[in-house]
Amino acid sequence: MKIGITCYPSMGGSGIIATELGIKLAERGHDIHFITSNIPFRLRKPLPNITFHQVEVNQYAVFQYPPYDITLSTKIAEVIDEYDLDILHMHYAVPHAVCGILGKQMSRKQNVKIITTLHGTDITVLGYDHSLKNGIKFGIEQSDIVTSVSHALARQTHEIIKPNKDIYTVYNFVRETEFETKHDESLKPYYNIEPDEKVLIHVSNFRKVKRIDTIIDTFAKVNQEVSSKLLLLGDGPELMDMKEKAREMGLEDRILFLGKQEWISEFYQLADIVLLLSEKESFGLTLLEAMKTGVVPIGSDAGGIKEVIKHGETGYVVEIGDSDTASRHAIRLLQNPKLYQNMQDNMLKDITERFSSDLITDQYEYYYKLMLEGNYD
Ligand code: GMT
Repeated sequence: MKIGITCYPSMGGSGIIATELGIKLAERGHDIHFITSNIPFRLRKPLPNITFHQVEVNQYAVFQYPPYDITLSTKIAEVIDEYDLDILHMHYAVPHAVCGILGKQMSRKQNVKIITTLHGTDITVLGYDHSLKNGIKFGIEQSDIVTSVSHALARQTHEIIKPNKDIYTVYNFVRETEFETKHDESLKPYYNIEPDEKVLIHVSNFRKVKRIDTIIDTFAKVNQEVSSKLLLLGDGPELMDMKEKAREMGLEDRILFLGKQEWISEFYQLADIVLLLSEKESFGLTLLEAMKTGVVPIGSDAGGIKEVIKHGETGYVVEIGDSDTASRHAIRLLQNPKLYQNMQDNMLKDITERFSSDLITDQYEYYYKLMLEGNYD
């Protein structure tokens, strides 16, 4: 199949999934065309069957805002026509779903099929914005097939947007070769981590929804019982406040703010526990990446997190904001190697069964075929 993929190319789960899926599909022999504003950051080297088409938005004095949406739609139409695309896979509803529809209308080929994948904040945050809500609804209803990355997100989409459309869940995945299952402490000295200190990790874009304050509170309680360090990877609006909070709590030597990192797998290899205690989280790809590395997760009961973590079996799920319970689980895990080992074994088995890259790629391919056969509502 000839498939066009549009996503945000910068760091962020939706761009990662779009890119990893493109790579998997290319490995299976499909022709993949990324139509994005920049090379997706996980597309680190040229690969067979993958072509990158850059969307370059021009700035003119008359524009108050550069028209990314129209430029993207125009580029999509060009690529559909030039490469005779069968399918457009749009990741993140705003504006990509609508741009796919517009691009198709601009093209000469009217039978290209559009699948849109909803990723999370495109619904749970932007869906509440009245300047976007009807556009999101239009994008969903006009796509041939719509998927979401968890059942929770599919439910929330029906509640918030109320589209007249079925939404199918296709979970996220990690490409196994990117995240080796391995614990490796050799980086500890580089970060002033003592050999006997435990390591907790959190990776995000430091937005309010990530509740990094709860992560720090949890860590503070863990550190009172188990000598440990917290690695915080990422950057975003909350960063400065969280640095101040760490200083105020006297934890500046224990919490390492490591900024945005492209190669995160080596940090996961250092870690014992991954924390994701967000108030909104459709899936939590960072959890899955850490779990594939072998790190046991503690997440919050937000969105799709409890579809990723089976509470008490493959990790723990706590109420949003409950740093007491989160820290109690973490302390038990860190003080009880047998419990940790059991949970890690369950977790590795479970993610192989439910989130393998082959399984999820098969599911997307199934929906592509349905669309091409005209077998959908
Ligand atoms: O977490 C973010 O704010 C980034 C966002 C994105 O669009 O990249 O992530 C969303 O999509 C990821 C991939 O499907 C999910 O794993 C994240 O849970 C989801 N984020 C939220 O729902 C907050």
